[in-house]
Amino acid sequence: MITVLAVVMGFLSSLSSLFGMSRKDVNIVVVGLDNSGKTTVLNQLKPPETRSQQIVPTVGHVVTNFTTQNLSFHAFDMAGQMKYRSTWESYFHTSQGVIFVLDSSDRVRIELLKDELWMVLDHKDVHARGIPVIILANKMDVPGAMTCSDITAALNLTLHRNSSWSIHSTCALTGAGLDAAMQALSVEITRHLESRRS
Ligand SMILES: Nc1nc2c(ncn2[C@@H]2O[C@H](COP(=O)(O)OP(=O)(O)O)[C@@H](O)[C@H]2O)c(=O)[nH]1
Ligand SMILES: [Mg+2]
Repeated sequence: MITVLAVVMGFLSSLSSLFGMSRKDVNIVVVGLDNSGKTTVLNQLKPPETRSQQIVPTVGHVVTNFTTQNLSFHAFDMAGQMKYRSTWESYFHTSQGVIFVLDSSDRVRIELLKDELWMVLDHKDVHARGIPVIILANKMDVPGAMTCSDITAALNLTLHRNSSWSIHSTCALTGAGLDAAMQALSVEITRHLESRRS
């Protein structure tokens, strides 16, 4: 019985590979200022049984794996404190996408946020390669948090028409908005990979 099951599973797996249905492996890098919610976002994306109960500040980077319908992600969760920010860029050239997490309730650091986000959008290994940048306007549950359009205006994002970015409101504590954002990331990464193949 077990042998029959193994043969059937093997056959289905070969069929899915044959028709391109197996998940493709991709690397993404998750950046943003410290305390924006990067590690909490990634924790929400993991299968429930593997989630951590306690989130501790990230030192260096931590790799988290999760899947969407067609992609298998290896996400590099980068530390956001100033002394670590210069290390972000060394991960761009091996990544197929970037998630930039920001704290929508943090109006005090908006100028610093603008500098860091533009550094990412303008970076040659992001901009010239055309890899997608998904901006998560996180902590949308905090009263008075800025909306996506407030943030787009405050950061002058519309001036960046050429690069492939989109912004999505999220609450990493409940997972609200994350599915839609990850779907958008999957679509953009798949489109980018296909455009390079053709
Ligand atoms: N209210 C609220 N708090 C959040 C949200 N996401 C993360 N946090 C909290 O923000 C703090 C920093 O989160 P963490 O994931 O460590 O941020 P990181 O430094 O960017 O990795 C923690 O206390 C989280 O519980 C959110 O969507 N809403
Ligand atoms: Mg962290």
